[in-house]
Amino acid sequence: MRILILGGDGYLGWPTAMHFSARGHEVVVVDNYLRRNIARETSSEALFETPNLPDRASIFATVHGKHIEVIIGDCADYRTLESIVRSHRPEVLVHYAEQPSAPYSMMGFNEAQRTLQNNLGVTFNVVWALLQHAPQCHLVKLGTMGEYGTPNIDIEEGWIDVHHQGRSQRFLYPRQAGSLYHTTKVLDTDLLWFYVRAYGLRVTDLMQGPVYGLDTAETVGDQRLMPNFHYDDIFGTVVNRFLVQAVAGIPLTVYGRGGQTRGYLNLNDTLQCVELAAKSPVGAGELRVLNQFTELFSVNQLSERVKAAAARCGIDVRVEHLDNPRKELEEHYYNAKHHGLLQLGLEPHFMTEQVLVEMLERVARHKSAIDPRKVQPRVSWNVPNRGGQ
Ligand code: USQ
Repeated sequence: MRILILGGDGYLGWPTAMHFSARGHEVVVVDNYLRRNIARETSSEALFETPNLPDRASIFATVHGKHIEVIIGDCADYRTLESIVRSHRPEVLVHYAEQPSAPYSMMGFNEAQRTLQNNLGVTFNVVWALLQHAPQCHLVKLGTMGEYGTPNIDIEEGWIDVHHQGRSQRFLYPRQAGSLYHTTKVLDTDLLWFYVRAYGLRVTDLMQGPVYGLDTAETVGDQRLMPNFHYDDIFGTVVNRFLVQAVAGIPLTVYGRGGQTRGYLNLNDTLQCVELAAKSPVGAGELRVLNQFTELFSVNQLSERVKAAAARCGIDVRVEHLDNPRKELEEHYYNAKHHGLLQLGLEPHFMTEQVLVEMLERVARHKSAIDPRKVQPRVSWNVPNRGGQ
């Protein structure tokens, strides 16, 4: 397949590019280093430095003997994206090119505006570039389980049948996100659904939960091919943060009562899911929504798992309940369906103690680089203008 990956420098984008290229697909990646720039601006640099995108691609070519084409460009600029789509005519476009941090989106006006404009602007540009130059292309878009929020009823896979006064209609499942970042993903879905109905686009929208992990099949052999591994409060997802905190001897930062439940998945499963979606394109005029996670955990359960794994490594971990900087339910019903990707053939990598131990050992090699100042939450959902203006 000819695959265009937008946001190809990111935590998911780079491993996805290597994954497809290693399997013989023709891969082009585009990135404007938005995440790297925000990380510098907010003192949220990753645990270890990663080479820039052209260097990553040339290291990959040396190690794996495969070519990944790199374009440094801003997908929020329509002319840039349009000319890339026109010249490459992708069969699959994987869209990761979004500002991915919920805390960043809640810092203040400037950060909120940047998140909204980038995320919606890129999705809009993707739609039009495809309509104009590759209308048969299958768009695989990364959404988030956070679009649904934490409703007091079962979460369906994208759609729900509503029966009202003797009549029925299938609608997108109701969404009520908990941050502006997550809300941009809700708006993306609405925009895509409109253009699917209006012009017959082919779209798969992946509702993904928080991801954890450092290694994939392609990182073995050269550490410089690893993804950007964040443990800070801006870009770090909770499991990755807890592992680093455990190694550094910092009490695990459970927000509030810790009953917040989410669907989690291993980085290797993100790669599987995106590949499975890409390999089974939907028809013209179809929006397929897949819930992309493998296991449900509360934050308390995660902290207990990390504590137990760390004990096996001889590390004594303490857990600290902090005042929750976010506005979210801390004890709630959560039952989300996730059959679609399993039906497509997903073989999950579960969060076993052994998996956590291996990650702890990997992180421990970088122990001296851990900066404790990056760990405590700096962004509160309650103070609208902090960090902005
Ligand atoms: N949490 C803690 N302590 C921490 C960090 C987080 O208790 O130190 C809690 C949060 O309050 C939240 C849960 O852990 O209840 C997950 O937080 P997270 O920071 O790992 O994930 P989130 O901000 O929701 O965003 C991440 C990704 C985002 C993706 C989303 C999926 O950054 O791109 O869309 O996971 S989901 O959470 O299902 O919406």
